[in-house]
Amino acid sequence: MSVREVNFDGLVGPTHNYSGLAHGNVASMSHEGLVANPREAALQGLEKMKSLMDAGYAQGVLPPQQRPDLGALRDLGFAGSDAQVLARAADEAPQVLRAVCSASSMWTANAATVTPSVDAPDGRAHFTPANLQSSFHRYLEPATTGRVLASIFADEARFAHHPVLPATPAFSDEGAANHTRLAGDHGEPGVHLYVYGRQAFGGDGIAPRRYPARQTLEASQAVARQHGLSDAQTVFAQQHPEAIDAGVFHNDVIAVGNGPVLLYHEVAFRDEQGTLDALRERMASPLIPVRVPVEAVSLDDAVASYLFNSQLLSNPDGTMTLVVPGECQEREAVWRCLQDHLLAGHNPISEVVVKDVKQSMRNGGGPACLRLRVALSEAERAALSGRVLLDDALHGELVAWVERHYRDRLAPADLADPALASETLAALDELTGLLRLGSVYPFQR
Ligand code: SUG
Repeated sequence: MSVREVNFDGLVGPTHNYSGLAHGNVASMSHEGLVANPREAALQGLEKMKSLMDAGYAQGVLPPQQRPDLGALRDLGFAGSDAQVLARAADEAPQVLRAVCSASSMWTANAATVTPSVDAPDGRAHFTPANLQSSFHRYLEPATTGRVLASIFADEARFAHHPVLPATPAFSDEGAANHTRLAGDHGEPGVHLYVYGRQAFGGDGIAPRRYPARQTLEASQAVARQHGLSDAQTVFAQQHPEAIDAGVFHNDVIAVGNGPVLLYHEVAFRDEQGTLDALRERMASPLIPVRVPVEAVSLDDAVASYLFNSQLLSNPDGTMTLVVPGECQEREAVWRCLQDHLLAGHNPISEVVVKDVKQSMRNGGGPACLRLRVALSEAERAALSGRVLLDDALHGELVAWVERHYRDRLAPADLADPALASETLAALDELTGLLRLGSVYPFQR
């Protein structure tokens, strides 16, 4: 088993807060204004990483981004010293200030789309940072994301980096959250399922009415093309518009795949049967669909519990472990479905592990949002730059770093505090040293 999936979790940044920035994301909209605890958020994330590492899964870490993004404020015409820029933004455009302070880069499932080397014609692993153009606060991420990925996956003989797609609605791209690779085993050639919410050019116009569709077919096709994937390796499926209108803003809120298993809700895809057939036609190993019907879990329960935003992980004995957020325990129907339908069913899922990532969940980010999956061979893992694969020493240093630098209370009104900006820069400067990443942040350049 030389190819292993490495989960690169996003470290929660020091400005984690609840600003209600994400339209169509029910948790973000309903928790606006709450006082956040950035320290607890980062420690919850680190605890998840550590426990999966302890259980034998390969675990990586990606750094948070520089926030507040003072460069973005200056681009928008706020001038003067850093403190003046912040004060003016707070006074004249509080919503803009909130956006440039978001710690949303923690959800690394939206950082990029990744194709492992085994599937690419040139034998390299391919990366495209997502443009995240659907919202201003996330549109700020791709530039730094690209630098971080290029600094970690630096070996050009093994890793290829593509430009971010044009940041315009027709190519709206949210990365791996709408992409699932299915294969008998991580090391076998895979089939790539791209799920989109709407078609920009042509199509029959069927799309959600209440909330935005964040991924277009054209964006998914462009990523597949960049990575050199053929028709025989790809399936493009439209997400069910009803699901998006119920708050399923990414496919990973309603489906999760791993190896040959596709765990999904009945209302995940507009054409459920067509999607399964297309996958089966292309896969070398038999697809194992695990379908959750509406009668077992309603769309509202799926969105509130984030049952499908779980990590489905392969074990050496062929079984799989499902890492679910604590909220699944709080919904009776969901907990029952886990026990009676998933664990007791004919499928490889043999264990459910519950993780508390409540700070992130209140902004609509569950266990699966917090990680970017990269299947890597042993040689590719050895070729990584930086110190980003978690071990006990790195975990301990990161916990101490969080405890040294993070506040335990942050309300939207605190975002204008110039001390928060300087605390954050000091923390990030230290972090790049700790992770040996070089100068990835604007303030270091
Ligand atoms: O893009 N929330 C993120 C959550 C992303 C979850 N990721 C995946 N499903 N893969 C979003 O909606 C809220 C930030 C705020 O409201 O302050 C936010 O951006």
